[in-house]
Amino acid sequence: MNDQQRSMLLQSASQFPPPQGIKLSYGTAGFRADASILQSTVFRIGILAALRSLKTDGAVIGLMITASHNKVSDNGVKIADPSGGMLTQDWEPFADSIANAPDPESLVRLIEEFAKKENIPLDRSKVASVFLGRDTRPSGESLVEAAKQGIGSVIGAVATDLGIVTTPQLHWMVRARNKNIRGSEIDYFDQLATSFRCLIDLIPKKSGENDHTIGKLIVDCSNGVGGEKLQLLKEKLNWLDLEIRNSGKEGGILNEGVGADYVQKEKVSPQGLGPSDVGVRCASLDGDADRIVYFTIIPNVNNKINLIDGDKMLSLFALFIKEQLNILTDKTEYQPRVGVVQTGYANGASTKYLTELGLQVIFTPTGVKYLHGKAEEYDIGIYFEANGHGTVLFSDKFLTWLEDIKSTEKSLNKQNAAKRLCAVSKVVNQAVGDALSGLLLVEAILQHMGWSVDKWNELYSDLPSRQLKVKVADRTALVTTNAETCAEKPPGIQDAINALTAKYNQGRCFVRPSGTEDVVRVYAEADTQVAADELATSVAKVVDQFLGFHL
Ligand code: 16G
Ligand code: ZN
Repeated sequence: MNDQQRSMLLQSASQFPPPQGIKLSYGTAGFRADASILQSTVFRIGILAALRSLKTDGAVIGLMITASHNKVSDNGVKIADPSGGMLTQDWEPFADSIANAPDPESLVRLIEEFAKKENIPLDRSKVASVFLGRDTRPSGESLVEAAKQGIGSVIGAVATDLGIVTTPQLHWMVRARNKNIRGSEIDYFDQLATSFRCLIDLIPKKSGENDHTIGKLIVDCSNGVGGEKLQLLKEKLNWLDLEIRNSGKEGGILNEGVGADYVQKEKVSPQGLGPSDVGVRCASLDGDADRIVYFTIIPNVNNKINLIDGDKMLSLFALFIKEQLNILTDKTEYQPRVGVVQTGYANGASTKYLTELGLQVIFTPTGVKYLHGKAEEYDIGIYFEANGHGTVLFSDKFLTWLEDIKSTEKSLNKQNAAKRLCAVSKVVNQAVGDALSGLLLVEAILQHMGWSVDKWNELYSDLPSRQLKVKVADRTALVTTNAETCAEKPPGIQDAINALTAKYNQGRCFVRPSGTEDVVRVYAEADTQVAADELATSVAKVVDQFLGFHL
C-alpha cells in the first residue's frame, strides 16, 4: 500500500469508529447485531469485499445487508463469493479481526499484513467490483452507504448498488455476472418463470385438465422483501393461483408474528392468516426470502398448523428427481451420483424415508456453508435444513449429459425427463437456498404429481421433537463432533446424554453451541411428544450441570 492509499484509508476509517466493549463474530451467516452499532462493521466488510474481489482476479463479490429473520431493529452483513456461494471460510478470521480492530491504525496494519500474506494486488493492476444489496430494514440504506465508503477506500474498487433485493437474488446475480450470463433482476425473474412454465408444460395431461388442479396458494411474506419480489414474479406467472399476505405494504412489522422462522419454531399460523384459510395450502417466507416452509391451518385449535418443513421439501424434491433419473439411467453407463445432505435437526422420519428411497444421506454441521459445500461434491446434491433453507445443485458434467440426451435421445419419455431435470436446474437457485425458487419447484411438482398438500404431507409422519436452549457460562466449552451429534467435551457429557436417550423409544438427542446466540441448543426426538419433551428437559439439566453458571 502506498502512502496515499494508507492515508486515504486512515482518514475514512476514522469516520467509522467501532462500538466500544463489543466483540463481533462473522458467525454462521455473517455479522448480526443491533443496527445502531453496525456502521463500522459494515464499512470494514466493504473493504474486505473489495480485497476479496482483488484476490479473485477482479471477480464480482456480493455484499448483502440483512439480518434475515431477526427483529427489524437488527441488521447484518454477509459476503457472497464469486461462485455466488458463501464467503470462503478461510477469510472468516480476517473478517473477525478487522471488524474488531480498535482503531484506524490497527485496522490498516491488519489489512496490510493480510494483503501481503494473500498476495492481494493493491497497486491498481486490478479493478475490484462489489454488488451491494439490502433487505427492507429501515437501517439498510445508511449501512449500504457505509459499505460504499469501505469499498471506495480501496483504490480502484467499484460498488454497484442493486437496491432492495432478496439475499438469494444477490447471490444469483453475483454468480451470473461471474459466469458471463445475463444477470439483471429481470433476467432472474425470466429464468424462474420460464423454467417453471416448462415444468408445467411437461406434465403429462389427461384430457380436460387445466393448470389449477391443486388450488390456491397463500404466501405469508414476513412483511419483508419477499412481498414485493413475489408480486413481480406473480405478474409473470398469471396462471399460478397465488395470494400474497404480509407483503410489508399493509403496515405489519418485519418478522413480528409472521414469517418462516416464526411459523417453524412456534408451529402456529402467522398473523394475517386465520380460520378463513383452513383447507388452503399456505407458505411462509423469512425476512430476506432465503427460507420457506409450507403449512396448513388445523381447524378450531388456536392457530395450530400442520407444518411442512424443509425436510419435507427435500423429500418431495428428492422423490421427483429420483423418478426422473429412473427414467433416464435405466441401462446407461453413466450413473450420476446423488447426495442428500441434512443436519442433526432433520427429523429422523425424513432420514428414514430418504434412505428407504435408496438415496445416500450425509450429515453436516448446521449452517448453509457446510451443507452447500457437501452438496457440491455430487452430480445432484440436494440439501435442506429443517428450517426451510436449501437448494438442489447440479454438476456441469451432469448438465452436459442432460443436454446430450435432449438432443440425441429418441424416446420421448427420456427426452421429457431430461427436459424436466434441466428445468429444475434453472428454477432452483444454484448459488444458495431461495424461497422463491423453492416455492416454484414445490408448486410444479405438486401439479406434476396431482397431489394435494395433505398428500405431500403424508409422505411420512414426523417424529415428535422438542428444541430447548440453555444459557451457559461459556458455550465454547462444548465441543462437538460427528456433524454436531456427539459432544466430545466436557468429558462425560455425551455418556450422560446417551444414558437418558436410551430410556426412550426412537429416542435421539444432541446438544450443540449455537452459532448465532450465546446459548447451547438441545434437540430431542422420541416416539411421543411427552417423551420428546421429557428427554429434552432432562438433557437440558445435564447441560446446565456440566456447563452452567454455578461452576
Ligand atoms: C444461521 C444459518 C442457518 C442456521 C442457523 C442456526 C445461514 C445462511 N444461516 O441462520 O443455516 O440454521 O444459523 O443458528 O447459514 P444457531 O447456530 O443459532 O442454531
Ligand atoms: Zn433468511
